[in-house]
Amino acid sequence: MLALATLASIVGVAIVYAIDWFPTQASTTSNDVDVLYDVLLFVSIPIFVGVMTVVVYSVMRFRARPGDMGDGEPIHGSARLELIWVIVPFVIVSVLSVYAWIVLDEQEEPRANEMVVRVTGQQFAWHFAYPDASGKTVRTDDLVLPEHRPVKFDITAEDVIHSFWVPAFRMKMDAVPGLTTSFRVTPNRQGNYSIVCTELCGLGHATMRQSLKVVPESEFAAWLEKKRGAGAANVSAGPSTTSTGVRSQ
Ligand SMILES: [Cu+2]
Repeated sequence: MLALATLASIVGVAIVYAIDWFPTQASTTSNDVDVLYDVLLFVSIPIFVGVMTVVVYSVMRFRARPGDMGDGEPIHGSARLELIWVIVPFVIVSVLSVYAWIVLDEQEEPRANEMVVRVTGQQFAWHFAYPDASGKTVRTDDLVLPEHRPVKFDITAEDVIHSFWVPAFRMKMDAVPGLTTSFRVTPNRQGNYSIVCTELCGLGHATMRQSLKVVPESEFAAWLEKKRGAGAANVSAGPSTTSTGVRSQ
């Protein structure tokens, strides 16, 4: 049984590592999250395979034969075995949670020169706002980010709970009416990436997808300038609550 479980674990781990689980990595956090995921797979596959091997073996080997109406053996348990199956999972889960906490803590660390982008979820679209130091805010439905510049998303919702997810950044966060949640990323790869609402938010939930663009810093500055000049409709002075739902804090 041990040999079978070992063999099956090796096959299981080989299969999950052969599968390409992850989308493109486009932020400095992406690789840390992927490595964490790989470690979780490496630890959990042998446990799953090991438990299944014992279960299947026991069902076959110790099943009641036809005509066997007798009671099972009177077993009083095994303190040693019970200690093992309490302590080993406790140690595994504790180590993994400390590791995950370290990854999360690093990701949540405020960065110097951080740019704030406000994100508002609404049935069924995302809206974005770029506040600047002068108190002016550029509002847009396109998300454009400069490469290598740390971004903090301040996230809220107009109507119901949504969830702002950028798979390429490996980050997602609930967008809750009346609350401001946030996450940080530093985009490190130019390109177009999808934005997905990942909280069932109504009939149009599946259509609540947009794309974002990571561009060089100079291109971003030009884009923002163009948006700023595109008319008063896109720019609001000072903190206010607008009809498109961009709330200030
Ligand atoms: Cu939604």
